[in-house]
Amino acid sequence: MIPNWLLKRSSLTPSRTALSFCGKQWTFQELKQEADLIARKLRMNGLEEGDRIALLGPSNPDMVFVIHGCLLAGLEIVMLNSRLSTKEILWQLGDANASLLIVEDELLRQTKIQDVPMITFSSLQSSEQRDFTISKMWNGSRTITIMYTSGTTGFPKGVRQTAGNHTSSALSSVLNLGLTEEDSWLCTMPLFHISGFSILVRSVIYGMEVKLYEKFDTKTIVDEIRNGTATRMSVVATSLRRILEEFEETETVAHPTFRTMLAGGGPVPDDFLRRAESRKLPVLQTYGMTETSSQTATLSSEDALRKSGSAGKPLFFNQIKIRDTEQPGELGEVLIAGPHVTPGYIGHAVDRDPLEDGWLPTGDIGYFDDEGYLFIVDRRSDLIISGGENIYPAEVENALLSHPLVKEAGVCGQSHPVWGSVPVAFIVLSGDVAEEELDMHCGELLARYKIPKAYYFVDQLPRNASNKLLRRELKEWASLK
Ligand code: S0N
Ligand code: AMP
Ligand code: MG
Ligand code: MG
Ligand code: MG
Repeated sequence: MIPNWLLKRSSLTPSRTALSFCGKQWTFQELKQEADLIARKLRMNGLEEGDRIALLGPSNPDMVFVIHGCLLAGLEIVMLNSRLSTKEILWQLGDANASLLIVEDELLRQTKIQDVPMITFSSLQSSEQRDFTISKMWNGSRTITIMYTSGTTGFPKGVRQTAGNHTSSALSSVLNLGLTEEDSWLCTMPLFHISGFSILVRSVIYGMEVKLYEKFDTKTIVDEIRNGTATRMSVVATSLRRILEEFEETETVAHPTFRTMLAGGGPVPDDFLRRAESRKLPVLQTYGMTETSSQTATLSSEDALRKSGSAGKPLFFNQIKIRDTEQPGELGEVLIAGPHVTPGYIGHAVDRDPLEDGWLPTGDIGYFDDEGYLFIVDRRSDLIISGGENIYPAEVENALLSHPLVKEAGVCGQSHPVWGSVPVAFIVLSGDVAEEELDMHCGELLARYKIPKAYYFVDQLPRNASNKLLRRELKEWASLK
């Protein structure tokens, strides 16, 4: 059993700061009061323990109150990515079979979602309340969150993350990073990704402040780092690049009390690590994923410089091995085991076991050096990671192929100075179509970051004798463009 995070935390350190946002602060006691109110309103709206709801909201305090309110009410939360197209969101709502969508008013206006059972943040706020007894203890196998992650087939899978998964992940993290009373974690990562959500979990388990930002405003964020008003932060390479550029342009360095910048969610260029060092910015590379409720391996601060480029060692409770080899330096697929690994999926993938012989196959290629440090070098599958958002070629190809004049489509990643990698499309047409029309067509179906950044019109796609698309060759074509 696991203690109800917020009940326990608010009884241990009620007057410590839990959350700050735009100059306003909430203690753990205040956070509990806000969440408690939401939980009772959710009950009034017919939601009972074990029910599944979907949540679509921005990174602001109301969203945090709703998240904790749902947890106090015993609900499973499907965290929806607000960058997705309305069609993609509706697909996930259907797949998850959620009993209610809780949606922030502005996002409802933008997405124009209709015909699903829903309640807006404002109508939830003005609801009546119903009293009930909040469970003090949670079963470790209780599903806390469900996050959709794209799949090779083009259909995303809803990944379950249990109370046990989240708790062990937070504990592993702190055993590596340590904790002081001054710690405060800057959260600019979306709360709908595990990169952001895991910061909220660490906060309630450790009794640590979260400094929440709705938008990634580079200058304000760098001010927090150089003034020493925050001590930890999580970033992807794209946000790290912005931070480095701001430090370099202003010729400033990080404050000595700033302790850790966790960098992951995709490859982190070596050059960024060197530039960070000269700005006194302690960047630790981490390797994590949705299926592992965030970090599996992270470099420790004492190894940061000596092992630059490595994602570190598996954290305290976690295990990693390379498929079919124990030989240092030998490349293979990364396999993961530990209490942080998802018990499985929901919806169309509910019967699919995420494990093979007790290990989670990741699709990533890596090796251990002779001192046991993990290096991630590549992906086995064709995942494109653009600014920390994942795109599988199949979902973009399916969208393109649904256009009546697109006969064949092959999508692959092309390296990009801002986003790391972006999707580009090779297309065989059966009639005249302008690029703008393809953009519009994709925009109806896909999140904007998935729309191809370039279309290359060709007579045929590279295929083998059995007509299978040769993705490696496609990538070579893209690298020559
Ligand atoms: C990089 C971010 C911040 C960029 O967003 P920004 O600047 O706020 O953009 P907008 O103003 O919203 O939009 C402006 C234009 O840019 C386009 N755009 C936005 N994002 C992208 C993108 N990623 N790719 C391509 N284009 C993008 C918009 O579409 C808009 O253009 P137009 O007008 O044409 O539409 C933002 O993308 C961001 O926050 N990225 C990070 C996402 C993330 O968190 N990924 C990680 C997911 N993985 C995990 O959670 C597991 C790993 C993990 O947990 C972890 C990762 C890192 C560190 C620690 C951990 C951990 O284990 O704890
Ligand atoms: P997601 O499920 O969206 O969190 O994506 C997880 C994927 O991001 C992993 O399977 C890797 O392909 C990639 N990834 C995460 N961390 C790293 C890292 N440190 N280096 C390279 N790739 C990473
Ligand atoms: Mg994903
Ligand atoms: Mg990612
Ligand atoms: Mg077609």
